[in-house]
Amino acid sequence: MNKPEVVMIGLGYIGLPTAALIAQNKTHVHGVDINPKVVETINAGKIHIIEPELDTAVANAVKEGYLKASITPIMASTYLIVVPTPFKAKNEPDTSFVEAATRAILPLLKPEDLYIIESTSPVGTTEKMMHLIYSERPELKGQLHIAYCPERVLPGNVMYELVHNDRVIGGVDVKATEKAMAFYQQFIKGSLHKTNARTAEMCKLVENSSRDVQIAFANELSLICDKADINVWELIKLANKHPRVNILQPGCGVGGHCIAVDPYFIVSDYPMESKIIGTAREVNNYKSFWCAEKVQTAKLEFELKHGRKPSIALMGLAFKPNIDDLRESPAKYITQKVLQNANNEEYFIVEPNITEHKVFKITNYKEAFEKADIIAFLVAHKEFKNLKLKENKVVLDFCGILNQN
Ligand code: SAJ
Repeated sequence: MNKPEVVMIGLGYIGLPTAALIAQNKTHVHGVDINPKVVETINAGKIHIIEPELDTAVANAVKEGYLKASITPIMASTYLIVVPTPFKAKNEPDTSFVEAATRAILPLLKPEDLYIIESTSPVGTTEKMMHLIYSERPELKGQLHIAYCPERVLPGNVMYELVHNDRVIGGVDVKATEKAMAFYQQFIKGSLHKTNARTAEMCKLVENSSRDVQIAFANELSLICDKADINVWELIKLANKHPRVNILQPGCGVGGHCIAVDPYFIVSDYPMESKIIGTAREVNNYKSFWCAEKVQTAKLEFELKHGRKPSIALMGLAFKPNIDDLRESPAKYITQKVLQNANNEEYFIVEPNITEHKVFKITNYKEAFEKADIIAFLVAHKEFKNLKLKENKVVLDFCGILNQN
């Protein structure tokens, strides 16, 4: 392989599309992932995740020789850290993957190299990694360009948003910011906004917290409307006719590896100040619990009315519509909770975007819909929109699929 200009550490939902995009720009990318299966799949020109247009981008990049994957990094001039930052018990952020990735490239670093973290990180992480690098490689002090640039892409629309979204870029000093700006300018059409590393880190956390708070408002409305016997979907549509109101949609909770996680990075560091952010997390988590309780109640009511156990279809496992990603999924949580209370009822677990699951037996959505007495719509997948409802079914619509235009 030609000498890589970029080493990308982490070939997941963000790292792989970014690697493919950079490679499309005829820049040699050496992608690194700890999972040998992922490495093998990518080197065969294939992908291990579902994301529109990613398959052709990776296939072309590998075929043309601009993208190669490996389990170990090699020397380059730019290093991108795009690894997960989950949270530990007590909702504290876990930056151990960022640290491990940094340690993996430590011996390879040389003067003038660009080191960028894209992983969502608690404020101060970039400076912390800088201190780590310079304490292990003191001869490089002040000679590297260290910056933070959060990704902002929406799963399902990654290939478009990677190119067209604006980016916020913050270096640990002005020169690092400029170097990182020049790097992203090569393949991003959106505007690039300069700041410092701490502000860029906080900006990412605030974007997702803001959305979480707004969704919590919609979810809270759904609980109020359920008691008040008001159709929340109609209510929101009407309220949004006001020129300065824009309420989001309630659902069965907030999932994914970003919005359901990132607000905790603020709450854990600033617990006294982040009241609304913390409460929004509680409201959105409670909404999932509430949905599971609703299914339980529907089961008991059915049995009382019909004198037999119902069969139940749980429609959707993914964390949002039309993707195969089950991480932090409220639908999965509800399914687990409902199954914990199972008492000889028949269950159909549905997820049109996956064929098998190690815990759940997956049933075809049409078959489940035909056979079940109680249908609980957990995720508004496109497949479900054309199902013709029948009067003899009990329908629990947690994601507004029946109210979409
Ligand atoms: N959801 C609702 N109601 C809504 C909108 C979303 O209940 O009106 C739920 C979804 O069903 C899902 C969760 O919220 O469970 C999150 O979905 P999402 O589509 O809002 O966001 P993500 O997690 O797929 O992507 C977010 C995006 N952030 C923002 O919109 C501020 C994306 O731009 C980020 O790049 C991504 O997080 C990330 O990686 O941080």
